Amino acid sequence: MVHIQLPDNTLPPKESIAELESLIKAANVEPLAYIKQKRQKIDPALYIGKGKVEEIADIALRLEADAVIFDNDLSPAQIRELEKIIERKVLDRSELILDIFAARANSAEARMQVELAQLEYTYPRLTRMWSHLDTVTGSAASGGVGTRGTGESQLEIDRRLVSKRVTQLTRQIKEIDQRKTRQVKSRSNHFTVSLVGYTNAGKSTLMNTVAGTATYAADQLFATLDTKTSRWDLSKDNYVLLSDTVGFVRDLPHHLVASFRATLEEAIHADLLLHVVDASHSHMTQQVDAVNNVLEELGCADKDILLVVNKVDCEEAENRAAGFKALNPDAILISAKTGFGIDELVDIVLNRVTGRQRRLMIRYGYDNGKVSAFIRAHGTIVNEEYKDDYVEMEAFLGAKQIHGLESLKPLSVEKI
Ligand SMILES: Nc1nc2c(ncn2[C@@H]2O[C@H](COP(=O)(O)OP(=O)(O)OP(=O)(O)O)[C@@H](O)[C@H]2O)c(=O)[nH]1
Ligand SMILES: [Mg+2]
Repeated sequence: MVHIQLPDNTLPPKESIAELESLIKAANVEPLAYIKQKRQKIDPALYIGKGKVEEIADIALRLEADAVIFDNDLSPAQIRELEKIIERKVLDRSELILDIFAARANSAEARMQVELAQLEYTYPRLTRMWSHLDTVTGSAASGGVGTRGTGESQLEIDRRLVSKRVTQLTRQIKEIDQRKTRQVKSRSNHFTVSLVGYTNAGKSTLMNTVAGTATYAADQLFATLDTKTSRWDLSKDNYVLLSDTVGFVRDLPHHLVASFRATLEEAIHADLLLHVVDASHSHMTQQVDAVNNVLEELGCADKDILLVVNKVDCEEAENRAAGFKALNPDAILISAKTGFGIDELVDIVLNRVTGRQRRLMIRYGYDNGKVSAFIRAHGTIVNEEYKDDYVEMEAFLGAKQIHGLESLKPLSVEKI
């Protein structure tokens, strides 16, 4: 593992390496050695100095390492040049993340998205020469890091075939996107909430706690790769649809974000985002910033976002959570594990759902049972009159739900 510290690094080297180590663990790779170096600027050809590269080559040879993983993003040309000297597979952080996604992707949809991201990411590198690693193939069993999914097997494939596959995948993913958009739209008469946050913050655990689901949650980066939606009952009369999403990570490869747009569509269209923050992490504020950056990239920055500070049951989280709350008074402190603060969270979300209550006069036909069901589920009925051709109902409904009501096409909705 190679970490190069540059003046514009956002994280101190210790944290950066700790994160790289978690990523490596998530990729099922055994770390053998760390090599660190401080540099003022990168070397355009090799990223680092030639002497350092030779030192890395020596260490890799001595320890019989299969690969050298850089904590930085390298250009295809740099990787090519580094591999010539190191004579080992060289990967950068983005490729490592893609590899984790490839190993974890279970649904056909997630697999396609990862394959496309890998093809796009590896495409410029397809000219790499692998004479010294001839035996490496694309099979998951023999490959190891960086060779899962489409990985190395693509190296033997004609570039023309690759671009054909890219076109094919792009088309299939577009179809999935459209279906997903339709699905998300079909929920538009519900209030939707999405859990977003840094990977390992506790999103899936929170989902399991409040919605009673059994989503996979683990102390592992990128435990969740697909969005899942379930019903979260806030009170006797109110519920929301809650979606768990893929965790974010700093410097997430761009095209990966693009490929995962379909799953992140949930977040983009949600009425409310719960940004789950891990208070037990020593660099929680950097994680918050990284998530905010991704949200901005997704065009979500202007949405209604609630900061939910999780894991306050941890001893080391206490002071950090309190300090964060002082700077962000609207943040809610919770523990998804013990249930601390969940009642407060429910109250606040409920408040968002019902919004400012509006008094409405609604008229709907006798054949439109959905309207009365909607008002019964989300509002309070004051008066109901059965006319010859329609029902006239006076009711209180949250301002944000009027849109949902209107989508059911009652004869008229009037604010009174
Ligand atoms: N102590 C403590 N641990 C928690 C809490 N919430 C979650 N965890 C732990 O944090 C780890 C990550 O939890 P997940 O729910 O998988 O996190 P996630 O945000 O879904 O992570 P990804 O899906 O990987 O992005 C697990 O080991 C959880 O048991 C909490 O309130 N307190
Ligand atoms: Mg998860």
